[in-house]
Amino acid sequence: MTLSQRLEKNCNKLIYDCTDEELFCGILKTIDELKNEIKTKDEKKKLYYISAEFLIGKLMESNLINLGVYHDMRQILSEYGKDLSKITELEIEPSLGNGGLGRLASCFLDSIAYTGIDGDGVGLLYHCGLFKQVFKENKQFETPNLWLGDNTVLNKTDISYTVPFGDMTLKSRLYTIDIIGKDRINKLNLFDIETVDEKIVTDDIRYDKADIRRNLTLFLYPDDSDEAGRRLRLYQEYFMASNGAQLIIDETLRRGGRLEDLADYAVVQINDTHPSLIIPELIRLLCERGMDMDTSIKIVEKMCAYTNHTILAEALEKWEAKTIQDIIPEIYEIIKELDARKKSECADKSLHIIDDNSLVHMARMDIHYSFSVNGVAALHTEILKKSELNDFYKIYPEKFNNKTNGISMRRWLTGANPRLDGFIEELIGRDFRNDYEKLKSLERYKDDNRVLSKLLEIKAENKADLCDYIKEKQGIDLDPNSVFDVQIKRLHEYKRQQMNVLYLITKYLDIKRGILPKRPITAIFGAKAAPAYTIAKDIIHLILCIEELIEKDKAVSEHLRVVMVENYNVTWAEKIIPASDISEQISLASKEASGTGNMKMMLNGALTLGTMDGANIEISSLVGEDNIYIFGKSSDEVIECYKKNNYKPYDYYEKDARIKEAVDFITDKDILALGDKESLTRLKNELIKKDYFMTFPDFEDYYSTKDKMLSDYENRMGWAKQSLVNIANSGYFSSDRTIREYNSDIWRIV
Ligand code: 26Q
Repeated sequence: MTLSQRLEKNCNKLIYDCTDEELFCGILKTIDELKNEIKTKDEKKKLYYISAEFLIGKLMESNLINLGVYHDMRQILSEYGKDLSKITELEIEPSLGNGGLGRLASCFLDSIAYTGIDGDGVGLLYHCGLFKQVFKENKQFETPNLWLGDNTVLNKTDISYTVPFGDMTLKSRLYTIDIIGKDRINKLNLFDIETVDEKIVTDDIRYDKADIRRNLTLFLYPDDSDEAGRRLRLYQEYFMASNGAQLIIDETLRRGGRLEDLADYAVVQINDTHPSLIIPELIRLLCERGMDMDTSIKIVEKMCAYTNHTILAEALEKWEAKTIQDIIPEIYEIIKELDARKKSECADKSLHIIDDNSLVHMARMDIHYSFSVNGVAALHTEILKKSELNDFYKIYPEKFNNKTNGISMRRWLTGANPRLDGFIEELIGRDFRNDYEKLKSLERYKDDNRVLSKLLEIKAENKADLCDYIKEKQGIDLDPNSVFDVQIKRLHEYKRQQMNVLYLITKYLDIKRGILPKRPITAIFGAKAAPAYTIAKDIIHLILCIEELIEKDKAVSEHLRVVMVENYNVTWAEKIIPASDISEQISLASKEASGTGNMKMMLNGALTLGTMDGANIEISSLVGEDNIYIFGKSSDEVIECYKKNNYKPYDYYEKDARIKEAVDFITDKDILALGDKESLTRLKNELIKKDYFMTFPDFEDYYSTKDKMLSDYENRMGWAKQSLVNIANSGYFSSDRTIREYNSDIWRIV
């Protein structure tokens, strides 16, 4: 049966007569059928990628791509005047993640399945996931995102485990989502409890944080600014770890493995420290089944590998010993034992799992009891080895390794940017999809004006599409001929959205003075701030106030627009990234572990404006310094500056007229007329008095480098050439490459 006949049969109607909703159901059924034709082979050893987040995005399009029928499906539908993108748009985006770490986990699941590795994800089924962001009075508000509805991708299983807490036991229920590869189907295993009750949540996301039976799997990262929130988070983490561990043991036994050989059957990749309790939990379960403590520890050490995603000390997870003892007493005893063993071996206190203040350091437990510790970009791993985790590196040098992050090229090129994907195929054939390093051969078109013009044309079409989408979603009219300057990522001071805003204020003031940019600029932001992160919310407030100020000022808005998209998520990213000209990657050097948005925008032909941080460094060495715009202090300088502890933002504020003018404008009467005095004043004071992430010292360089970029943009062919070099060198960042490296160095699954 041809694909077209199959679709028609599954729609029960002529394609021509179907509504988009009917086609959506027909395509789902078709995917199911094609999926069932794939015979998945179990290997002896299996990978479990355990993570608190899986920011999977809509799945229909990537399922079609991985099944190899995406292009045909688009073609068939277009013959009947139907648009596949309009149909896939109908899917509701799952809300199971927050940012880079969760999106990385999802790109990894895609590549694990696609490259044919037997490996599943393990996580939690959050009913509301991350909050939905709503803007009112230029501020962020959080509302529950009840994304589950009558969900089309979740399968309920009859698998259920008992999870023992100190004060109660909870029964879980396993749901799965199929992760479709080329010739195998893996699973994303998501655990839930049946007593969870969405009705206890108010519209502004308040609920009884102590009512664990009813709230356990409601939210990702419940607000932990109070004790009840922190306790709930620990309940969640253990629930995830225990279910994961029970699943691993169960599946191993089902495959005919013996517990003594567990490490030959399962490898666990621990995605940051949120799932770390799987280490003591596996040990507990092995002991419960009659194994002695020494042997269980040896087995678990051989099974677990830990990925670190952050260097920010404040983001490293620590738990009060008494909280652990109270909520999961059996696990506490095991952690104490694990700690005692290391204390007897190492005098150095920085290596102790439980410190003198009775805080349990999760990363330290991971490093001691895993066989592999990896960072996520070259610089990040070096910093871990040289400074943050140097004490560990000295005793376990063999455990440390780097795995530079990657992105799913299928989602971020084929799915998000079919125009560019198709054009690349025209130029170099389709083989690059088996090995994205082959994109390199595009470089031979560096001086081919026809190719360069076509790249500009594709970008222009993507920008026009984004303008339509923003108009439809937010009612804003944008100029597709302006430069699209994009910063999309979680809101965090170290990522320095505030520095971008200071630049925009400077531009605004210049325009007011009659100094006009050669071409209009559209600054696009997408970011959610953690609900309890006050300064991050203040920064959003400032961005939205400036957006409104400019929107109301016709004389300025012809030259400069600021748009912050509401509820930034994967779906937004898929629209914005193909339309981006400038990719803002401006974190304070040494603070961004890797970044992955930088890779996505590079792949889509944007040029990076960035610091020497995270994977920007690898981008820079791949494309060469002529094809990237680097500014700011180096990580060594920054680390030195923190050591000396002598940075005084006030000095910059006083001495640099441009900085002073921009910072003062935060509380200018025109802004105060649109915003909240308390919030804006707090932000201004934070910058002048603290500026912990050192925006001022990098500001002048940022300003001039960005201006240089804008002037280079006017040389359209020159820009297109730089863009081509970026696309051609982005193949290294395919997550297929990253996964192959994880497999050959860490997992070793055939
Ligand atoms: C910390 C303490 C207590 C509870 C939660 C947390 C917490 C929650 C989420 C800590 C960190 C996160 C998320 C981290 C994250 O997304 N990191 C990003 O990971 C990407 C993938 O490796 C990198 O590209 C980014 O550089 C990194 O910021």
